[in-house]
Amino acid sequence: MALTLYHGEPAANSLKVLLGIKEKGVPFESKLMNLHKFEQHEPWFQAINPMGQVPVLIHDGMVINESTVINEYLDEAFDGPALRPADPYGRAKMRIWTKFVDEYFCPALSFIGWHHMIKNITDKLTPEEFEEKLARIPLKEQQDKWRTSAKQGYTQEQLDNWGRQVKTSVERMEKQLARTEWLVGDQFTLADVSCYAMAYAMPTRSPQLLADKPGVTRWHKAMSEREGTKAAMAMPNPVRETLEAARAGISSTLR
Ligand SMILES: N[C@@H](CCC(=O)N[C@@H](CS)C(=O)NCC(=O)O)C(=O)O
Repeated sequence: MALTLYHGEPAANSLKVLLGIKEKGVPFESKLMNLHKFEQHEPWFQAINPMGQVPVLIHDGMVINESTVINEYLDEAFDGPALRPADPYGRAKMRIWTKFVDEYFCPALSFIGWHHMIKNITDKLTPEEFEEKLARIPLKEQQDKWRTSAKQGYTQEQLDNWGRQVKTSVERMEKQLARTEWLVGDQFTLADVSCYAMAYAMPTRSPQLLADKPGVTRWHKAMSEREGTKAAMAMPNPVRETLEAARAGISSTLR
C-alpha cells in the first residue's frame, strides 16, 4: 500500500487532512509544500493536481483532491477508529458541518488571512517576478485572490463582512457545543476535524471570539489534547514566521 499526502503547513485545509490521517493512524509519506514559494503552481505539481492547490492524497496511484473528500475517503478506505457516524442521519449531520466549513467558515477566514499575509510574501518579489508567478496560477479565482491580496485591495466592507461570518460560525458551533460533547452528539467525527482546522488558533490569537463561548472553549481544549491533533500540529511549518507576522492584522479584523 502506498499512501502519499501533498500538503502545506498545519493550517486550514492542509491541517484538516493532517488531523484526519493522524486520527485514523494510517502511515503515509508526507510531501510538504512551501505555498509561499508558489510550489503548488509549478508544472510538476499541476500534473498531479491541475487546480494547483493542496492537499492532495495519492493512494496506490489514485489521486484525490478536496480536503473534505480526502478525509471521508481515508475513513472509508482504511481500518482504524471510525471518523463518521454509522447511521445515515448522523452522517448527514456531519456533512452539514463539513459543507458549512467549506462554503462559509473557511472562505471567510481565508480572505481575511490572505489580506493580512500575502503582501509579506509578494513584497519580496519584483513586479515582473510576481507577474510571472501569477501567470502560472491555473484558477482565475486564485489569480485574482493573489493579485488583490498582494495590494491589500479588499475593502473594509468586505473585511467586516467576512469578520461577521467568522463570528457567526463560532456562534453556530457554540449553539451545538453548549448541548453536546462533539458537533454531532457524543461521537468525535470529521465535523470536529473540519471545524478545528479553522478554529485551531482562536484561543491564542483571537480570544475575544471565544470570550462568551464556554461550549466552544471546552471543545477546543478537548480537541487540542487529542493525540491526533498533537501529531498534526507538530508537522513542520515552513511559513510560520509569515503567518505570525499576519496574526495582529487578522485579530484586529476579527475584533
Ligand atoms: N477546496 C479545496 C481548497 C484547497 C485550498 O484552498 N488550498 C490552499 C491551502 S489551504 C492552497 O493550496 N492555497 C495556495 C494557492 O491557492 O495558491 C480543499 O478543500 O482542499
